[in-house]
Amino acid sequence: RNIVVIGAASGAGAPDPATAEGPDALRRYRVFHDTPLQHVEWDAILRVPREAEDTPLHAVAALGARLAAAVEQALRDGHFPLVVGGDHSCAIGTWSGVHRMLATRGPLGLMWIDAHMDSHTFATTESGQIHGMPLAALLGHGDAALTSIEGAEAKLLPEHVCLIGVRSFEAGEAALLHRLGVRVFGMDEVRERGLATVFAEALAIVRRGTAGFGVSIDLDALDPAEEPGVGTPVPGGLSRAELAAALAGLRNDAAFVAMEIVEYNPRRDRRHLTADAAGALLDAIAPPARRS
Ligand code: DIR
Ligand code: MN
Ligand code: MN
Ligand code: MN
Repeated sequence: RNIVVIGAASGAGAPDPATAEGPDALRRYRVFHDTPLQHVEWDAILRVPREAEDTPLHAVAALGARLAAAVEQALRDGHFPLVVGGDHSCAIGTWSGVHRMLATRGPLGLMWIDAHMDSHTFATTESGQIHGMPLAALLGHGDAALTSIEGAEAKLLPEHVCLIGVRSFEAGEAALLHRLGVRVFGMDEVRERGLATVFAEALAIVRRGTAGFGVSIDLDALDPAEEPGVGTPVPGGLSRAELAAALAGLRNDAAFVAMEIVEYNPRRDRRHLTADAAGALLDAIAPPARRS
């Protein structure tokens, strides 16, 4: 399989729009490498169409529709899409596109690796930011502009979803996930039981009864002391090495259909440190010829 990198320059969903510069910076730094078995190639960097720039909701919905179409096309062409954000609102487009492609075969599983729950609606959000809402939207909850990209049906069923690394959330989103029965592996549980154990359970959840699964990685799941270049840093996260080691278990897994790496903020990064982390996470699932 070829890995096709699709940039999503989303920024209107977050308080600091600098994450919209993430895909351009990662392409410039050349952090994604070819491997002996897999060719890595940049596709387009998708941007908000001019006519949708008036409100964040329009911007997120319009970019999401473009992204869903691009992801679906990459899958139809037989590639493995790596979507690179941008703020996490782009996930609505990414996984709506993957859902569309898999729909005739069965449900989609999704592992959401993040310091946050991203499961608000406009009714529960405290910040008003749409990057705090994409998982709820994919589960079918929230504004119709977000839930109806590529069709009005829910793109994910709660039993096929889990979160890993959570350590910052608000009551309203926690209540939604609890009510739906979505499994949340918080950072405390990861520290208590170890990432390897938790990751194995998470993998079982996203595999059971699904036609394929994906992984959405918010770089703020990593510890900001090690990786400062993210939109909204929260202390006490995963190390790059432990996450890479867990992801390596997904190598050559035919059911693993797409990955997403989001919330890279080049303005907060130091010496491309967090950019290199993004590269290392791809290297983990597609080992490079020589380690850099
Ligand atoms: C917060 C922060 N829960 C919100 N969310 C972030 O704005 O709703 N998600 N930063 O990645
Ligand atoms: Mn986050
Ligand atoms: Mn997020
Ligand atoms: Mn590298």
